[in-house]
Amino acid sequence: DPSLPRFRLADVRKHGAASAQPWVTYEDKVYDITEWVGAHPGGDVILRAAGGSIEPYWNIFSIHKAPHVREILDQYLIGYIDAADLLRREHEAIEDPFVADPERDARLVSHTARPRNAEPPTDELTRAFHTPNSLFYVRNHMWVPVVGEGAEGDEHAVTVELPDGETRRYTLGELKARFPTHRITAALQCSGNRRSDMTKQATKTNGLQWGVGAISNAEWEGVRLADVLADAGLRVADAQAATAVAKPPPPPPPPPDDDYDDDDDAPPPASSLHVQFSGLEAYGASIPLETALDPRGDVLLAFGMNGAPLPRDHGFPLRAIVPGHVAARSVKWLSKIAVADEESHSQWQRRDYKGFGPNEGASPDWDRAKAIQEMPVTSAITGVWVGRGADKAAPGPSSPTGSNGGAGAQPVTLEGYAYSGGGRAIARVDVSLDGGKSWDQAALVDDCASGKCPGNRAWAWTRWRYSGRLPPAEAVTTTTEPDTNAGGNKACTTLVVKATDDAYNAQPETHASVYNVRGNLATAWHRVRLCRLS
Ligand code: MTE
Ligand code: MO
Repeated sequence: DPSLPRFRLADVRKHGAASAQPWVTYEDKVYDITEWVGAHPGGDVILRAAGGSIEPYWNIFSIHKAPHVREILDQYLIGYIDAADLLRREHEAIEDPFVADPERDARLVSHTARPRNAEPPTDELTRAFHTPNSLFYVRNHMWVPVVGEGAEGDEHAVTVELPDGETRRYTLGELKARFPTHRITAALQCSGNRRSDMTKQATKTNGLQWGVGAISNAEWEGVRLADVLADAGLRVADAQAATAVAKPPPPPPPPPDDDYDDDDDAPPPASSLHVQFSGLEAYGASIPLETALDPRGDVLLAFGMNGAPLPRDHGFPLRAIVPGHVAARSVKWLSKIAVADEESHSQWQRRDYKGFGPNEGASPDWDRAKAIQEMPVTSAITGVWVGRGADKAAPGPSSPTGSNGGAGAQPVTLEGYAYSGGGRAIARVDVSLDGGKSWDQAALVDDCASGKCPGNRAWAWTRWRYSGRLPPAEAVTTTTEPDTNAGGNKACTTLVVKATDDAYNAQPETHASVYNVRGNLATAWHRVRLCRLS
């Protein structure tokens, strides 16, 4: 509409976050978002963009790059940027939301710097059972919120909202003082772990191209979410039943002649409720209330990690830890917990962290697919040593049999991790040194002996080691590709690992069979190609 007024950027700047009428710009247009702020699904985080361009934020919150969001914004159009400012605008300094991000350990392998996404180097990944805090993988969708330092964290408050709308506020100091502290050892794993394998072995996937390191293991300290919800006054009809492993079907409705009175005030059943977590930077996700109330589920509001306060990248001062579940539900910088009759409305609950069938291609049915919660079984090779002394290179228990290959074949030692969700323990790790033709079993490292892994179920990862002998050179594939280093041919073999959990769930053989455009749950057998000069 060319009749609308032109605004100078100086005018736009006056309508910042503190003004009663916040404005934003997009391309050459100016919008008054006053009314949108209250209705915005991400809360008032939109105010960060007030007084300037919304574009850098939409580059972060990719869900906005959709026609329907432009249509919403178009309702608030009030004018255009004055031509005198349009060219200059390119050079306007936009406040960088990432300026306050913490320093990163230089050993981390970075996928993106802003927001920060990084994984430990593969050869460090399973060196220790507890991943050191400085090496723990980092998955941030936005900037790292600033919540003071040290003891200031205890002043941070989290709001608990019940289904009837009632709220209760707890400072972290209060949580620590009033509720018993619990510790659990649990791995966190991103649903995108090993996505780059799926891309290479199947086809293109959208998302960060993680290697095998979007998983780490730590001891977490916090209070139980169930304790806090009970204290806040949560009443659910079947709180008891909700915690049963298998629930009986609901009783049949009362017969019509029964003078049964439908009690409007009856609390809702836990099985239809969800606990929605919100972070300070507007990230959000939810879990079923049954998960939160499961007395053996160990869902924590955590403030400690490996004996130290949470580092800023991992949620200082408070985060949810939902063990055995996709890490996307373990919301960091926790500011609000709402018990509601629906899942979180965030894109991370309703879109990103879902799985699809290999037939669904680039436009899957987002609404029909279930949000990922408990994780399936997976494993990976993180270290390979070949040649004389290989079995000594990796300290720890050696393989029970080591029967692969014959005399004169090269010794090899492999190590790695295996992990399954839902608290299911790893029962067995199978290793093949010849691409899956013959198999042997790895030794599982007994990191959890004598109570060293607090928690009700098997939430931690399992490290494994294997020593054997490579197949003799004449028995392995000799590739026809020239070896650029020495001019000869390379003799190659494929090392494979797959794990089985205690429910006998096993990993799929190929990524193609579980392909989905998001590259989520890339749990196929992990293969490492090993080549040597012949
Ligand atoms: N919580 C907030 N507030 N913001 C985030 O970006 N990322 C989620 C989850 N919780 C995220 C969050 C995802 S997808 C993962 S995999 C884990 O945090 C990563 O936790 P970590 O960085 O401590 O490894
Ligand atoms: Mo993730």
